[in-house]
Amino acid sequence: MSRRTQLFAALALAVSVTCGKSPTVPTPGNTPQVQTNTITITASGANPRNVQIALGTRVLFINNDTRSHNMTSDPHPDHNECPDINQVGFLAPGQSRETGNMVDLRTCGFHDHDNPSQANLTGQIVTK
Ligand SMILES: [Cu+2]
Repeated sequence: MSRRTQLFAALALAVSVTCGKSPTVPTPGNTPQVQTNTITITASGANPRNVQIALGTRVLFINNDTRSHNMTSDPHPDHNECPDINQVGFLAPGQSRETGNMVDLRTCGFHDHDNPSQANLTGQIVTK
C-alpha cells in the first residue's frame, strides 16, 4: 500500500466512524439482550432494557432511583399488550415489585407511564 493509499484509507475510516455514530437514543431492540428476571431502575434508566426470561416466570422491577416510576405495558397509554407488566405499576424510590407470570411466548414492551417518551425507561421482555 502506498503512503497515499494508506492516508486515504485512514481518512475514509475516520469519516465512516464519524458518520456511523447515530445521534438517536438507543431503542430496546439494539441494546444487548440479557438473560435475567431483574430490571433495576436508576437515574440513568432501566437496566437491562432488553431481557429474556423463561416462559411462565416473572420480572422483578427495582426502583433504585431517587424519584418514582410507573412501569406499565406498551402501548402507551392503553397498556394492553402484556397486562401482566401492569402489576408492577407505581414504584416509589426504593420500592420493587414483580410482574405477573409471563405465560405467553412473545415480546412485551414496557415503559414508564409517567415518562412515556423517555427512551431509557423503555424496554422489552422476551419470553422463551
Ligand atoms: Cu403509559
